[in-house]
Amino acid sequence: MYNIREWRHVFKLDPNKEINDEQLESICESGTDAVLVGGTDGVTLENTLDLLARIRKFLVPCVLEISNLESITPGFDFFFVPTVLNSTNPKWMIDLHREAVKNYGEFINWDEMMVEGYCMLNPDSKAFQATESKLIHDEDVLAYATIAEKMFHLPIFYLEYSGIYGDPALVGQVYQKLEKTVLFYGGGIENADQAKQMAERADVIVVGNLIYEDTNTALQTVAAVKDCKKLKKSKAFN
Ligand code: 1GP
Repeated sequence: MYNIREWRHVFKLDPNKEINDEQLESICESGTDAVLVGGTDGVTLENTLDLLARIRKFLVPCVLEISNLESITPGFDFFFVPTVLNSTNPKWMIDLHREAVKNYGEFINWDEMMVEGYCMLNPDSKAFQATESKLIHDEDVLAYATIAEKMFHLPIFYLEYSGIYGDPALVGQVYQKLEKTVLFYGGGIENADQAKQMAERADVIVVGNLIYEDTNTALQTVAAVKDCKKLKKSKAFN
């Protein structure tokens, strides 16, 4: 079993996007801690299984981040289940989860499943719009982080800026709030410096789009993160 507390860097691959074998090999063999498979639209059982089979040629841990009920399949090392904390529609917080447990509950290995408390922070992103999320203030983000950890005991809190680079100061504040819950940061990382800046403030950084836009630069984010230390946590923030 892998320990996500030791992870620092993951690549997120979208089953609905093209990636050639050479690119995929370089991503899987990059030294990243895991490959997450997930996307917002066009994710089907077929393209998920296709990508899974291609990733499985390599040893890298492979996680299905569940996008919809149709594309759930066994064969991954882990299953990450998003719950969108700032959605206005309970569908994205709890209703899809109820349907999944009703339909597939007996097949779920709970040791392989982790819930991610998502905060959607880029209103222009497909993910924000598809999940009917609402705009929130920084204080709300900090409150959601505390709710995720202290009330719901979620293993993962995910700051999702998908498509834009986030606010390092806010990410740092959230990081200071959390004691046990692992902080994932994702959004707009376009180079090694940005990867390092967020990796100083989050436990795990997620690199997505850059894989498809500039694979070589995406690969450089792995080394940038491995060499970087997280900022010290101060009790004063809690
Ligand atoms: C998307 O958080 C990830 O779910 C990564 O974001 O695609 O902007 O890198 P980018």
